[in-house]
Amino acid sequence: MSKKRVLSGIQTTGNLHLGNYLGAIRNWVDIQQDYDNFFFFADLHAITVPHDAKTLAENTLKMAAVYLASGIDLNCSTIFVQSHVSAHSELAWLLNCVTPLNWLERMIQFKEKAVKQGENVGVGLLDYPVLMAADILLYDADRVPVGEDQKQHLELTRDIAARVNDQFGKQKPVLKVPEPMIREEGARIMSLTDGSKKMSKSDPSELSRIELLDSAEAIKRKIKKCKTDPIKGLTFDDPERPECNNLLTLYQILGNKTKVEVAAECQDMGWGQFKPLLTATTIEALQPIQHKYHELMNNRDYLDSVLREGASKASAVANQTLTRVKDALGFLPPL
Ligand code: AQP
Repeated sequence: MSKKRVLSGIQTTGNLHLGNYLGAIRNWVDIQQDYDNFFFFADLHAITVPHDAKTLAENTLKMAAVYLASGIDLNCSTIFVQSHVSAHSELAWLLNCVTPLNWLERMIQFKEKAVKQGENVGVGLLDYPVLMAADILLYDADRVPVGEDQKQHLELTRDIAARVNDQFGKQKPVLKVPEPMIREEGARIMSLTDGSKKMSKSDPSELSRIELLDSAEAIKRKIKKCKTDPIKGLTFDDPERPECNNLLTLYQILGNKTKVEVAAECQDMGWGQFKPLLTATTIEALQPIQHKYHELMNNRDYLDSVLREGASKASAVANQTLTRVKDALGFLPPL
C-alpha cells in the first residue's frame, strides 16, 4: 500500500521560533518516515504583509537550512520553495473564483492582522487562506500537520475542496479533502511576554520569542526577562497562570520529559530555581540544530541543488492536479 501524503509549510517572514519548531517542524520530523511528505517555504505567503525585498530570498534559504538541520530527511520528504512551483499561484486564482468572499472575511487571522495594518491592508492578506488551500490541494494531501492557529484555515481548505467537488466533480471528485493533524503537545506555544498571545514571528518585541538561531546569551536574557507570576510552586493547566503553563510546557518538550515528570519536579520550585533549568535545557536542545544549520549555510551549492530537485518533484505532482482542475472547470487545453 502506498504511503499517505503529508503537506505543510511555513511563511518565510522572518526567523523561525520555538512555536514554529514545536508546533510544526519537530512534528514533521517525528512522523516523516511513515508518510510521503512535501514541506515548503511559503514565500508567496510572506508577501501578504509588507515585506523587505532585500531579505526575502535570504530568509527562504535560511529556512531551507533550518528544515534540514532540524532533521527533515530527503529520502522521504521533498522540500521546495512555493514560488518555484507556479501551479500554486495559478490554482489559487481558480479557487478564488469559487470561494465566497464572506468565507474569508470570517477568518480570525485576517481580522487580527488586518487591524495591525489599518487602511493599507492588502487583498493578499484576505486571500491568504485561498492560497493555502491551493498549496494543500495541489498535492492531494491526506494529512496537514499544523499548529492550533491554522485549524480554521484548514477547515476552509476542506470547504473549498468540497465546493469544487460539488460544483464540478459530480461524476468523480476533483480534489482530495485533507485532514488536519494537530499534535496536542506544543500545538500552541505562547509569547514569553504575554501568556495569552501565541508566540509569533511578527510580534514587534524580540523578547516575546526564542528564535531557533538565538545565541546562548540571547536565550538566557529572554528567559530571564520573560513574564512570570509571584506564586511559588509551578503547575500546569492553571487558567490563572498561562505563563507558568507555557514555560513548563517548553521545559517538558525541549527536555524530552513527560508532563507527569515535570509536574513532580517543579511543584515546589520558585522561578529563581526554574529559569536556569529552562535556559540550560533550551540551549542544549537548540545547539545541534544550530551547528548543522551553520554547516549547511556554508554549503550553498548543496542547498541550491536540494531546492532545484525539490521544485522539480513538486512541480510534477502539482501540475497534474492543476490540469485536472482546469479540465473539470472546462478550460480549453493548451493547443
Ligand atoms: N506559537 C505557535 N505555537 C505552535 N505552532 C505555531 N505555529 C506558528 N506559531 C505557533 C505553526 O508554525 C507553522 C508555520 O506558521 P507560519 O509562519 O506559516 O504562520 P503563522 O502561524 O502565522 O506563524 P507566525 O510565527 O505567527 O508568523 P507570522 O507572525 O509571520 O504570522 C504552522 O503550522 C503554525 O501552526
